[in-house]
Amino acid sequence: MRKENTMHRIVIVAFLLAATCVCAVDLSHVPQINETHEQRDARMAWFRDAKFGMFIHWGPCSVGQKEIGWGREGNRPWDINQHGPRTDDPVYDNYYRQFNPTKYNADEWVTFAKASGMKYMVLITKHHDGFSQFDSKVTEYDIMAGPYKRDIVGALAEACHKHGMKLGLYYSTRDWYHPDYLVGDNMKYDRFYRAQIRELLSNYGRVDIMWFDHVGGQDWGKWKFDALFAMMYEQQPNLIVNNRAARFCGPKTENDRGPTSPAIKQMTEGDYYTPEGRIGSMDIERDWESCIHVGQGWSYRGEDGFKGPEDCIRMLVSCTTGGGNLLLNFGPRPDGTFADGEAKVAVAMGKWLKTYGEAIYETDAGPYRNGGWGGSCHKGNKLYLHVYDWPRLGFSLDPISNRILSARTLTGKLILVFLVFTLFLCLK
Ligand code: FHN
Repeated sequence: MRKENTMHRIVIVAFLLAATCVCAVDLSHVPQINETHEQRDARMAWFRDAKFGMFIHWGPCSVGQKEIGWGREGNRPWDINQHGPRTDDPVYDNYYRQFNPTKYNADEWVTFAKASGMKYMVLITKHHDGFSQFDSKVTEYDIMAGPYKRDIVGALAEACHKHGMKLGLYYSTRDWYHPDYLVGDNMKYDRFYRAQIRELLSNYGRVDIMWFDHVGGQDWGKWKFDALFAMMYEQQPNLIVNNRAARFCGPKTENDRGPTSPAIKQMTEGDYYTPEGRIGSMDIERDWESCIHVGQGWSYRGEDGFKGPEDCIRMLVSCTTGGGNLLLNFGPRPDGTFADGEAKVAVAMGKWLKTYGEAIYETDAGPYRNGGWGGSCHKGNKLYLHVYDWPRLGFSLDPISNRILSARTLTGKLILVFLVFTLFLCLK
């Protein structure tokens, strides 16, 4: 008699254990999470050498020149403002019926970005407005539902692979359109978004960067980040992930749960941090990337209000001499072309990098702290000084221990007053 009960009890315990095991993903066999410094340096090497990428915020919102996501009038469940139960915005939510970018040519985009000196491109696949710019099997609210009916992400992935451009995919976990987003235990939405990430990381060949953008609420218990990261690295072993996969940004509740372990917290910090709308402070210990828009907003907002090429070149120099990357944002028109104001910036940066790229790509920041004067970086036995406005009476820097063998402008001739005076010193 008792034996039977014991068996029964053992079965129950076993089942419970199994159930629990199903929940927690054993991360010990996920190499990327347990990599050595050398392995991490190898995985991050291209990113550290690249310095300059193109961010692309684009979607049906461009039809109405509305700010992507934030231009939607509906509630923003569990977000920084307008928190409330999901509501529609019948105008914004139906822009996709008019979104038909017939002039979108991914090959031209990649060629344009390459000529502008960018080494990687990060495209919006889904923003907070919930619209998927790719052919997703787990939602009807995607690019196949509108007049265009071609996979925008697929086209860019193909073009990036063809032209040797590194590919990054932006995905917003925040989804103010999805009916299950942060409803109840959120498990239905959690399964949905992880299914979309799996589509993005398994249907388009090599993906180099996953660019997440915060999570609503403050409850770790509503998300399976361990399952997410294990799946991502399984699909893309060399993937680089930014620091926003589990960056919470919404209202607190007394039932909010924290990360189940320090390892999970560490893992979701990703590979680099992302100062937004500003140049990151000098940091040569941790990888970082500033994302800044050229136009009035992140998405297309009309034909004016663009930053000038000089400002953008200085931003790139400030990021490089500060130890980080610049992800410069472009918001294409609804037809898939770039506004003149954005094209002007890109072309000017490409021209400048043709001459001065040596003092940007594959350099390490320092030894001097960058600032309003400019900044410094080095590569091998060369030290590059980027001086923004060459002071009439010259200027001095603290001595360095190396012996200076020679000094000249990068273009070999002295440019008295020019935007960026690049001096490079041959060091002993
Ligand atoms: O809300 C978004 C915003 O629309 C844009 O995508 C930026 C890009 O980094 N991220 C969020 C604001 O932090």
